[in-house]
Amino acid sequence: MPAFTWDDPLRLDDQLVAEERQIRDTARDYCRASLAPRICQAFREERTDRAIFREMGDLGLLGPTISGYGCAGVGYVAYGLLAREIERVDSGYRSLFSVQSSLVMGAIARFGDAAQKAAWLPRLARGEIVGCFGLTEPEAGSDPASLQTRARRVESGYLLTGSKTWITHAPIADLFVVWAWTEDERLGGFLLEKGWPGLSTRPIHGKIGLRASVTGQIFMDGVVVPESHRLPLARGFTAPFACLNAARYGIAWGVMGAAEACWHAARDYTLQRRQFGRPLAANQLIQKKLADMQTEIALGLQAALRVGRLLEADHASPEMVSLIKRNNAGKALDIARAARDMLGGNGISDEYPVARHMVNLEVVNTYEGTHDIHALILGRAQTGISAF
Ligand code: TGC
Ligand code: FAD
Repeated sequence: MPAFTWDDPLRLDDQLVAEERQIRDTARDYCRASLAPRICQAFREERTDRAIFREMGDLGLLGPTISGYGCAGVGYVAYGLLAREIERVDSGYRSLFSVQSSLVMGAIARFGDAAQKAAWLPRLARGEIVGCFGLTEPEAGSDPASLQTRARRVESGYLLTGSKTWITHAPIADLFVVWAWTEDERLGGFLLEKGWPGLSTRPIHGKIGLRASVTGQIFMDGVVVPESHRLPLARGFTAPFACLNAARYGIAWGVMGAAEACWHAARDYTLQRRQFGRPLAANQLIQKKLADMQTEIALGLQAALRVGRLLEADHASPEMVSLIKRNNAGKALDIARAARDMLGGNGISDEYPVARHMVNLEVVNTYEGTHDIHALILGRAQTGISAF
């Protein structure tokens, strides 16, 4: 009889190549030894530790799918495995990894010229500098086409005016990838540097979730951006969306890591905690919840693996990414809520990770396209009718 491994029920491990397992194990060791001990305090104090960028850079974790420029040049499955290990500790740390790797380095690698790649990618890969990605605005969230930031042509380049909100890393960023309408009514991508006249940021405090990931606003009051800092291949919305496809794909893996952390915590707790003279885990209601968690995680990981292999073969569509981002983030949130309940009063304490994962996953269900926006993308694809 083939063996059944409760924590790898569909034998995901067997479907990975040796290099992928090795990358996963390196990341797991780092996350356990270096990230896990910090997260509780960082979350309490709403603190983003810049040293983490350096540490991830030293391990070659940043921009891992990019070839050259000091990046690892690994496949999309390896990238997903990294996201899963990091988010097993905290979604905020995975945000750090996603924004730096897919949204900032990805934008430059895909849409930048040779000089921009040479200037920025190695430093971003080492974690020496921090990047952010400014698409969302106060009046343009799910509908980024309504953004109001404008890039006006001037002799020395472009004059950028507008504001961005809810931008991960904005208050600590050295490099800002900013999306703005140009005078030909197309969307352009611009690289702004910290300290430029007219460019300022403000942190957004008081977040309930993702507290170890700094978020802020960006203000551009006539910032002069030289031509050398426009991404030449970014013309239209396909550019930011291409970056988002990669980040959303990583989220689909990452949230499964957070869900696994909650599932394992619930299993451990209910095996140890005794009520009515026996372990909680001896009750049918508890075992059903554990079985549901195991099933959804196993299926979510298989779906992420499938899309990862298709991405590697260049056969993945954005709708596939919407399907797994939406499903896995939603299922992870359900799992975190159930785990929180199974830990009873202790589930509320930050000595256990489940409540922190739960509030983080509320955010993950909203950013990079809300749960419902991804439903509308899938609805449009099957009916041919846009409900936006
Ligand atoms: P629509 O007409 O569908 O598309 C406009 C143009 O864009 C192209 N396109 C895509 N290209 C590549 N990948 C995709 N996923 C694409 N989706 C669309 C499309 O082909 C078209 O190209 P062209 O050449 O024909 O002009 O645009 P729409 O205005 O109808 O809107 C579509 C909608 C609602 C799906 C889109 O606006 C959307 O996805 N909204 C959600 C916004 C969002 O995800 N924002 C994320 C901000 S970044 C963030 O949250 C980072 S969190 C960071 C962290 O991890 O901490
Ligand atoms: P809205 O678009 O106002 O949506 C509100 C609600 O209405 C949602 O439930 C939505 O699903 C629903 N809704 C909207 N339109 C429709 C419709 N047509 N039909 C049905 N329902 C609809 N953005 C960046 O650019 N860069 C970042 O780095 C970044 N980081 C973030 C970090 C955090 C912690 C957070 C919270 C957000 C971040 N965002 C970032 C912004 C994020 O992408 C947006 O919050 C998200 O796209 C949703 O936009 P919104 O908040 O304006 O909500």
